[in-house]
Amino acid sequence: MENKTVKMRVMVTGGSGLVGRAIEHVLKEDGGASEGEEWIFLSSKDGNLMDPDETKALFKKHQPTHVIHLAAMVGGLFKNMRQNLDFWRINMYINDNVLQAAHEFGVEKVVSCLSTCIFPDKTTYPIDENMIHNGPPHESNFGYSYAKRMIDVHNRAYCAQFGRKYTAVIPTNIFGPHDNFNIEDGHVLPGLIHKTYIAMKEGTPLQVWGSGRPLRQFIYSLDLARLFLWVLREYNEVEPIILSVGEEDEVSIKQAADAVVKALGFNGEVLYDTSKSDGQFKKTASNAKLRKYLPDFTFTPFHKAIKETCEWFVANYEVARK
Ligand code: NAP
Ligand code: GFB
Repeated sequence: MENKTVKMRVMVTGGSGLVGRAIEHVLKEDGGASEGEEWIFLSSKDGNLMDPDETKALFKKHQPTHVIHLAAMVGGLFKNMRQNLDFWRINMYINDNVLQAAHEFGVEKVVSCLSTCIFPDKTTYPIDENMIHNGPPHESNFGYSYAKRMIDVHNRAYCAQFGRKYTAVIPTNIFGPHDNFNIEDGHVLPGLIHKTYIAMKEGTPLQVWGSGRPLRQFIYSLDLARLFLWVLREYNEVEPIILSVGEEDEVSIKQAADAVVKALGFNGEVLYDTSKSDGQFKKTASNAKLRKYLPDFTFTPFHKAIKETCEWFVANYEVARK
C-alpha cells in the first residue's frame, strides 16, 4: 500500500459558504488540487466557532497544517446597518478562537479574510493595503469593519510575539454560485438576481434599491478561489493583499442591475427606490500589489460571470440560500 505523504492538510472554516464552495469547485472540477494535499471543508454544523472548546475540538480532530479562515457573520449593506453589534461580537469571537487555536495547534499558515469595505470612509483613491487603519470605516458597517481590522492586528501580533506567518486577503465584493440570495440580508448582486427572477415570474417591476449611482468592483467567486489557492501556496507576507479586479473594471450599481436584467432576459420595468440607502458611494481599491505577483492572471469577464451565476440560481432555485 503506497503511503501517501500529506504535504498539506488544509482546513477551510466557513467551507459551506459562497467562497468555500468556490474553492471546493476549483479544486475538484478545475484541476486546482495538488499532490499530497488533503482538504477539509467545515460548516457551522461541524462546530460553532464562537465557542472556544468547539473550535479547539475541530483542530484536535483534523490536525490541520494550514487553515483558510472564511467563517464569519456576513451580509450586505442593509443587514450590516441593522446589526452592527452582532457583526462586531460574532466575528470577534470567531476570529480570536480560530487564530488562537491555530497557534496552539502549531498550524503553519492561516489565510484569513478581510474586505475592501473595511477601509476608512474618508480616504484618497485608489485604496491600497497600507490604508486599513487610517481612519474610521463607513458608518453603515463599522461593527464588521472593526472586527475584520482586528484580524490584521492579530496577524501582526502573532508574528511579533511568536514568529507566526499568519496572513489575510482583502477581497472586493464577491458573487457567484452558492451565494446568499436572501433579499433582505444578502449582497447587491444576489439580491438583484433573486428580485429579477421574482419580477419575471410575477410580471412586476424590478425594484433596485438606492440611486444606482454608487460604484463597486465585483470579483467572481471562482476567480477569487483560484487566487486563494495561490495565496495559500505561494504568498508569504504577513501583510494582507487586496484580491480585486482593476480600478478600470469598477461599475455602477445601475450597470450591475442592467447586466442582471440582460442575463435573465427581463423585459419589465426597472424602478429605483431612492428611499433606500446607497451606503458607501465608492471603495475603489488598487490591485497593483496582486498584479506585481501575478501580472498575467485573467479575471472572468463580468457579463460572463453574471450569466453563469444567474444560470446557477435558476437551475438551483429550490436549494439556493434565499
Ligand atoms: P457565507 O456564504 O455567508 O458563508 C459563511 C460561512 O461561515 C458558512 O460556511 C457558515 O456556516 C460559516 N459560519 C458562520 N458562522 C459560523 C460559526 N459561528 N461557526 C462556524 N461556522 C460559521 O460567506 P462568504 O460570502 O463565503 O464569505 C467568506 C469570507 O469572505 C468571510 O470571511 C467574509 O467576511 C469574506 N468576504 C465576503 C465578501 C462577499 O461579498 N461575500 C466580500 C469580502 C469578504 P453555515 O453554512 O453552516 O452557516
Ligand atoms: O452588496 P451590498 O449590499 O453592500 O451593496 P456594499 C449595496 C449597494 O447596492 C447600495 C445597492 O448602493 C444599495 O443601494 N442595491 C441596489 C442593493 N439594490 C440592492 C439589493 O437588492 N440588495 C442590496 N444589498 N443592495 C457591503 C458591506 O457593502 O460590502 C459588507 O456592508 C460587506 O460589510 C460587503 O463587506 C462586501 O457593497 O454597500
